Amino acid sequence: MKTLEVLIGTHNQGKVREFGELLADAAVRCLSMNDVNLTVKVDETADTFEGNAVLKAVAYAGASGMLTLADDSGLMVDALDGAPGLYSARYGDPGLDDAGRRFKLLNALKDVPEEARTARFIAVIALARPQEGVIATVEGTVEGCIAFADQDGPVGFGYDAIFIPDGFAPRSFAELSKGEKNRISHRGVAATKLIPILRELAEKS
Ligand code: ITT
Repeated sequence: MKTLEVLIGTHNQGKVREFGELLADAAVRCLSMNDVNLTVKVDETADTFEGNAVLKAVAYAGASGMLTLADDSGLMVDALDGAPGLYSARYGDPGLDDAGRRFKLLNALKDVPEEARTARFIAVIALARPQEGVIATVEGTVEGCIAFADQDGPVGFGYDAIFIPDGFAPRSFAELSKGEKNRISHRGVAATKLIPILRELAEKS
């Protein structure tokens, strides 16, 4: 059995770090886009998380020649009819950074009371091979609500500082330890479903 190498097909450094942690015991060696000098970007033109995850995984597997996983994820806020959702990375003006997007979201919810601030993170991970295309997709969700202000922490990214997962109030995702977030997060739930698939591939390699 050889060590299975998997390309983590993302330009988001927060995701790269989390996949390294989540797949640490999965009998695979994770490589980043930097590790393989891949700069290709994919237009996320599908209208579902799964569609975009598949677009990214297939494109990066083709460009790298490697087994590749890609994650498409986002934050769905009930009071905003599911926005920013698929467009979480592109919410607001193109010039905004993560903090700017969080500020815009907090502002959009400024008159929304606590009980109506429910939200969830969703992640779909697609696994693809260069020749076969997509070989698996898995999904994870975590329920919670949106805070009234940024509650940042040492390792958060994206919307972590304003998302309070159910059962952890008053702490935001950014205020949890890495282990706590990984155990319950949308990405963690999806990765738990992916690990047996990776193990099986590793055993066959
Ligand atoms: P790649 O497409 O290269 O993977 P991206 O950041 O553009 O990077 P997405 O299109 O999947 O990825 O956008 C998802 C956005 O949702 C991401 O940029 C974050 O703002 C947010 N997001 C997803 N998972 C998150 C998490 O665990 N914590 C905080 N924000 C998250």
